[in-house]
Amino acid sequence: SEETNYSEAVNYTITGIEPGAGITVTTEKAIEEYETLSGWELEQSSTAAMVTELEDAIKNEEPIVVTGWNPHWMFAKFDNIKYLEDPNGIYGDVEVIKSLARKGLKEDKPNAYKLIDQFNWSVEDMEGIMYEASESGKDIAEVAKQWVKDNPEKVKAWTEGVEDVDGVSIELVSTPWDSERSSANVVAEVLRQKGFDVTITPVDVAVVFEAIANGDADATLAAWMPMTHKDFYDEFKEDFVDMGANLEGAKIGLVVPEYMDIDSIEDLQA
Ligand code: PBE
Repeated sequence: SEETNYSEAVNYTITGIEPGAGITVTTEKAIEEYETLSGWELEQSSTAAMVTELEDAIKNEEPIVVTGWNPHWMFAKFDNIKYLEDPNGIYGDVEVIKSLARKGLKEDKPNAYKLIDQFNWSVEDMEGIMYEASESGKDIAEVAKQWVKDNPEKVKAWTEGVEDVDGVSIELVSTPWDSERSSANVVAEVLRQKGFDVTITPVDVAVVFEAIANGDADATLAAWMPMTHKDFYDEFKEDFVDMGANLEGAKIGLVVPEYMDIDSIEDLQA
């Protein structure tokens, strides 16, 4: 069948991203759970390499299966890609991105806590920054700074009741993807406007959770739940404060070009 051809054509390989990503862990689970993925391999490299391979495949109308997610500009840039259905629910349905604080932050730095707790935006906001940075070649930090200037209403809501401080230091830990570089840089800019001295430290997912749980960092805006970072979250959940979602409507899964005539992970062949 055609499905067999696709699976052979991609050499039973899913084109993945960095080894430390939540979606990498989740995809290893999917390979274990789906009979149709038995014998498949997840090729781990980098997000940039995955996007390049996807772009090349689309140019040549060749089949490819990648680990994909939203918010990301891949869905704006390539308007002909789709998620494969996931009837076993390994990747979940809808993800949210949560803010987590170290225990004691609320007492030690109440104004920073309040601002981070009030930070909340949309998939479109985040993707707008990511897409503009990727199209213009500008750094995310620069685009984020401009976004803060252009969105005074949102900034006003996040800073409501937040008093100015004089050089209180705040360390945000973040994962290295553009999505979290966007949120971290936006919130850092707003914190700086209120007088905070902000550091953003990019680390692996595991270290994000560990640093907050140990109190080595103050907060993160980068926890994808309920599926993407579940293992890390569960390991440390007694030792941090969950401040709730800062973004709703995120998603992860296996993504293919639309010209591949399949709909579901179950349409692949072992
Ligand atoms: N991602 C983007 C990350 C979180 C943000 C989906 C690639 C992951 O841990 O899988």
